[in-house]
Amino acid sequence: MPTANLTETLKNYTKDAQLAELIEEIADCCEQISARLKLGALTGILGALEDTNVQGETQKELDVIANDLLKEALLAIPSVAGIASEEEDLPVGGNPEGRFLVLFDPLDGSSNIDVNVSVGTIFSVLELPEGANGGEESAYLQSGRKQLAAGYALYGPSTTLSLTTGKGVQQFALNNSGEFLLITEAMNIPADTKEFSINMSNQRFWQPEMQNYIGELLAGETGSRNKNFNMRWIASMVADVHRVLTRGGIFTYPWDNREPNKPGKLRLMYEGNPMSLLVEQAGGLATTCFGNILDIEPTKIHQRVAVALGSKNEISMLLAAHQPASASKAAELNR
Ligand code: AHM
Ligand code: MG
Repeated sequence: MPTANLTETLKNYTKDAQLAELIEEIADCCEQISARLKLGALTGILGALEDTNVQGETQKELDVIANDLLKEALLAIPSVAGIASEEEDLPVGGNPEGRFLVLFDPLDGSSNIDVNVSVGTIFSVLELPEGANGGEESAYLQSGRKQLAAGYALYGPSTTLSLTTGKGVQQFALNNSGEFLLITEAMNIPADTKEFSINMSNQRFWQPEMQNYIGELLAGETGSRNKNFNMRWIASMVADVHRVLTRGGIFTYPWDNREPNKPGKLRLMYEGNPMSLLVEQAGGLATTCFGNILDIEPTKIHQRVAVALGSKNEISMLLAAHQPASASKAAELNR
């Protein structure tokens, strides 16, 4: 069992000392969030707030705590030119001389907090473009390909950190002394799978191509796929994607017609892009069902996206099933 810690490991995966320092700060924040979550109701911070966030969702108190913790810590780092969070209306400028923009979903899956089910923190790091201002939205509107680093902390039975700086995906586990230790050098998504992850209760709202594709998985041995599939849905993207990164599978939150003008439920900048980079770096594929998520040129910081990611061969099957769908509709929805 390797015992290298995060600091030692990062030396092998990036020559950029400032980036390594930044990632360590983010990991520190995740450790503090993990400590709060571990105490659960004992801290008295699990109740819902009156407040709603910019996207009209009720915020749990811990969403706010996690957001403030990350925001304060990151804006104090000289290399950080600004931050953008799922829980903030607008990006917040940091040091004008800084190099990095940090984007995060402070507590993903927060509908799971009060039932003691896994949640997580997702983050993405971009470079501040030449002449741009870290307090302005336009600085952040870069495709996912430009991410310098991406990762997530999963607050499950153990707290883990999965991270990429563009050289594969490394996984760390938090020990009792608050240190992240390397447990996997290279996460690797098997190309084939028999497991899928989708909120089946939305079935009637999906487009026909997705209905047909999932229909074939449900038909199992009696359908065209000739094998039985298993289904898992935790409703914490971090936990569902972690399972995919660990043992394969596909995860999808597709477009549906409940709100037809929204490209999807999940957010491109805080969820779609970082998870897609991690999945690609672990040998999988990530798509909107029509095109690669990492190639989308964002137009809004809080924009949403349809997501399907995971085992390469299964995502290829899903893409083939979507071929008949109109390309113009996909373009119209920026998917
Ligand atoms: P959140 O960022 O507000 O927690 O919302 C995103 C979450 C994902 O973690 C998860 O995949 C999805 O929403 C669950 O949606 P649903 O409640 O429709 O199952
Ligand atoms: Mg989220």
